[in-house]
Amino acid sequence: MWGRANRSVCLLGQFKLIQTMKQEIPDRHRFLNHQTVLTHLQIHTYIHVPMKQLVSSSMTTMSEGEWILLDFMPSMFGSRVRIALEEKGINYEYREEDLPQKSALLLRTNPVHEKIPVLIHNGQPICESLNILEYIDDVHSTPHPLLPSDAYGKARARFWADFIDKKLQVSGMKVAWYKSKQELEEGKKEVMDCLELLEEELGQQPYFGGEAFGYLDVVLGGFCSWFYAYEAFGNISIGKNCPNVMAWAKRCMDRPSFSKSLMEPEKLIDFVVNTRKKGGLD
Ligand code: GS8
Repeated sequence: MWGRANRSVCLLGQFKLIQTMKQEIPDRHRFLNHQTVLTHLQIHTYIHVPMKQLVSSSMTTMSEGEWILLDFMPSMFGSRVRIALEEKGINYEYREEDLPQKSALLLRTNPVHEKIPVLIHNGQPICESLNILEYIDDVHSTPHPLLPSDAYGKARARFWADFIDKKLQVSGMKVAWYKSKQELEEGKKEVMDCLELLEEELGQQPYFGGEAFGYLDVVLGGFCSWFYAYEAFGNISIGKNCPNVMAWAKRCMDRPSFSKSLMEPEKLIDFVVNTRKKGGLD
């Protein structure tokens, strides 16, 4: 009973695959018709190989279509998504959000956190910047993947990305938006501690992944303009203790993907000065 049922399912599957092959790859089905029962070897030759072609061609088309980014220019989270889109050569529509008065689209597409960035690909929203980067890398592997291909390299890159968001970003907030001298001092020390660890991780390599620009460069890349704001508000020199990180930032900022995506450091500093004044912090 089960054997017969399984065989019918199997044959039905073959039938469907052959029909697909006929539509998609006309030159490969010349010797086949849907009544033919295929051996495993034939299935491999006629179906698996063309199916691979079908899958890879549909993967290419998946990355195309409409890309909309709900964002806020000074955001390091939004900046990293912009850098990734530029690095991948994806054309997208940029929509600046007014954060005190979020758009209905933002509230609808990120109802859980109500935060930018949200990337909407062919109508499907993707939230959380690190998650968005992985999505972009998954659907658009060209010109090269951002994440390392090996499991350990991936785990290591994700570990540092998490560190950047949980430690560096939180410490940096204290430096830019401090409410007391004590908070500023605490923030300055924490920012330098974080960057010193990243200095060690980077070492003498041009990029975090080695010779090639990759995932962690995009993740930390969103902070490059903020480094100058940390220096200005904290009255610190990042380059003094972290020369490799600062040289890395300059190297990255020379890339077109960065110059097109990041707010210029002076404008970012003005933004912080003005927002602090408006918020009654100064
Ligand atoms: C953080 C996004 C975020 O904080 C990510 O995408 O990685 N973990 C998220 N977005 C901020 C702007 S940048 O500081 C935001 O949208 N804030 C709006 C709000 O809190 O109301």
